[in-house]
Amino acid sequence: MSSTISSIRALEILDSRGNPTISVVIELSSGVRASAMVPSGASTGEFEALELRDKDSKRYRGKGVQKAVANVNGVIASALKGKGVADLTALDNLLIEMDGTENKSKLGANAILGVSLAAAHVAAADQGVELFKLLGGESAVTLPVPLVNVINGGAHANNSLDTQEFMLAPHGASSFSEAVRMSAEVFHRLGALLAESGFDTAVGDEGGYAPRLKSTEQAFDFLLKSIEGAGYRPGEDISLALDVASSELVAKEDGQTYYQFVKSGRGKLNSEQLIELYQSWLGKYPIVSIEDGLGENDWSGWKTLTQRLGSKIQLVGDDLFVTNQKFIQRGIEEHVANSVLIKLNQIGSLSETLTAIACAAEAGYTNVISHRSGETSDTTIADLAVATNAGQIKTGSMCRSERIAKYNRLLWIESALGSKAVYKDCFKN
Ligand code: 2PG
Ligand code: MG
Repeated sequence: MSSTISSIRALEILDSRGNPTISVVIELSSGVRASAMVPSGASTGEFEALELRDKDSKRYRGKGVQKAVANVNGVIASALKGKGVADLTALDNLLIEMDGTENKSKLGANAILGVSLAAAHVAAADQGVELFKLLGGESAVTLPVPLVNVINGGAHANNSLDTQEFMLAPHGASSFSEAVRMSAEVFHRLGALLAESGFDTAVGDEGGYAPRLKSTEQAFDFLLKSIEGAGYRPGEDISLALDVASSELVAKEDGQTYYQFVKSGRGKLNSEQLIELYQSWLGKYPIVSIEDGLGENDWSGWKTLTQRLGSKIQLVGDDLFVTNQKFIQRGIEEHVANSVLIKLNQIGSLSETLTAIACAAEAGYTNVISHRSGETSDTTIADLAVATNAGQIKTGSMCRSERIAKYNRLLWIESALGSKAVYKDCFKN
């Protein structure tokens, strides 16, 4: 007889920013147990599933997750006890039905996702297979190109940069492990160059340096110098990717959408001017991908952005799509963006995440599997990237253990796959 759930237990733990999050352990009748931990964002999209927080100002500045923990230990545990874990979609559907709201606000997306992920891990452990194999089967062989966030700004760092993430895309590597080595070498070269020029080399939330640079362009110059200094060719071996996280910059004036570049002092730009700025960057720097180039509600701006740049570079929708099939479908129909950022906790369950990935892939959109700025040592996204042959992952810089945990997990997966492992240059023209 196949194993059934004998116990589910949640605990309030801390994420990489020292804020509470939820951890869930599931034990099966076979005695096998496994756990998962849920991440948390800072630059969150307006339409993300709801992360249930206690709002009790006496604990953790209102950020406690005791209510979500109680939901897991109470109603969820009672409903799932005795159920099998062979059909993960059926388990997720049960949780979604129990919640009954559009945005998982009753039980909390953090509570539901914790259980959904722990169930996947325990199912893999019970069958004695790796999670990526359980989810992807024998065809799960593609290691992702990592988008390595080596300079942090925006909501992730207390510095002068409005752009949230400056990433290396080591697409010219011949394997994932080589991509990691190249990125680590550039990361260290960048640190040395910044220090030589008198800049701070303390890091931001995702492990990238957070220097007080004068402008985005100065950040690009440092990146190009560090790629070359480490012995690589910008644009050939390693290109640049950005997350502008521009929903964070939106300001409304007379019903018009503007983007306020406050930290750098660049001032106020409208969608058209911002698109022109991106176009000018593309002429000067080897940029292959821009995420959230415009705000989550600026669909008409996004249309223009996609018409102008969509055939040249990857345009990733993060806040725009919030890993939700409904918004991705709209993007496909309206020819908006050409890539989807995939974050498990934006939608709040593993099966809905897999649906979002499949929906994007079917339409020819790329998928970038992503961490959150508040992370833990949980490595589920590494397995998810390989399971779905997504081709890209974004999981921070080459430091901070909660980021490195995902890279290390991928190195093990690559090693386990041996000669079957595939590393593809997804940015080759
Ligand atoms: C993003 C993410 C992850 P956050 O905007 O893409 O890098 O940030 O988790 O703060 O939303
Ligand atoms: Mg983003």
